[in-house]
Amino acid sequence: MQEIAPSSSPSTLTAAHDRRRRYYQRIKPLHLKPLWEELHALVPNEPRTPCVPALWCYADIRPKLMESAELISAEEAVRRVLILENPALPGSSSITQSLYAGLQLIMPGEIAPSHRHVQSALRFIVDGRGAYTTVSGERTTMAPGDFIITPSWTWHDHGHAADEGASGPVVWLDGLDIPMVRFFDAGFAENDTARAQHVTRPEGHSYARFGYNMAPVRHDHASGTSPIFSYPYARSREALARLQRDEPADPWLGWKLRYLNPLTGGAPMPTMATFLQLLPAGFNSRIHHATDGTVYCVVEGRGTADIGGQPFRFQPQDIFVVPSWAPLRLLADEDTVLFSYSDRPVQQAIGIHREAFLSA
Ligand code: GTQ
Repeated sequence: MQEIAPSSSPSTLTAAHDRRRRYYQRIKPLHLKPLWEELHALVPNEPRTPCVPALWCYADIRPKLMESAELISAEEAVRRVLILENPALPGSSSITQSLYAGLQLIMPGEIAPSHRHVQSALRFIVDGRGAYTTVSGERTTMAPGDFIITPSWTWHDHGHAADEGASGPVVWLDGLDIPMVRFFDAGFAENDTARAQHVTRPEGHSYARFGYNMAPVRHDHASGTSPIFSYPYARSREALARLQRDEPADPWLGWKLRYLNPLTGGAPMPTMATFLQLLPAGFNSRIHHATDGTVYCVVEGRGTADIGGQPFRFQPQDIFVVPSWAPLRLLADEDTVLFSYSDRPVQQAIGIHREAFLSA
């Protein structure tokens, strides 16, 4: 292309631009386009996500979720879930560009039939207790705050035995890497022949083998996913309570721990990192931001998440999303516990994860 000197007259400029436009039109049928018109958008100076911050108030959602149980059974739905879709990503079924979130409901006596898929899933129990999920032949009973994983390509079914005293509905947050798998066009899934899996190992078996900072000497666990299916809230909460007693809070994060794959020290699943953090009453964090857009679920406490200057009041069971690189400040009115997940392990694996802790 002929260069246009900055000193060129307006008419020369217009003529040059017209020539360029005509050229773009001529190459379009060949499915070609000029990079120089797109470069700034394709290679931005810093992340420019279309995703917006948002909060889902559980008190508002719960009645709608309960209503869904009158419309369809868990069995017919396969998974009776209300998807939390980012308001700025309509039609995507995504809460960030890479992550999916939904609230799944199971009623006493129901079964969500066994299937498997390459998408990895996490469950974070929000409401009720006594439902279970079975993963690869091992059952885990759910209680609020428990973090449970379903590794890629493992059979899983969910159920709720009506007779065990705990007879109410059970709701959990589903976090999946659905948008990532869709991005790679690498999705496979299949239904099991049985509605529910045959249980082959006693409850707590994986935890006994891998959950005590010890691992079996002879084992064949080759996958990149944690061999522990369930990380009970009682244990994670106790760890935070001990830290609160013994060391000062981090000015940005409070006391924040990440869940581990005990065999690698990495995240429990290859695609999603998960965290639990405690903010003391009166905490007013400094601002930080990170390239991993993050989904938060409030477990205990009340406060405000200031996301890019927009305040979101939160209370227990609420869910909010912090887009990539959005400055985040957390304010806690009471002792507050937040669970969160993001695509951090993927960004770290390809060497692009960044975060910054601002002095403000
Ligand atoms: O529980 O297997 O929210 O396959 C979305 C897709 C849950 C599940 C979701 C799923 C599941």
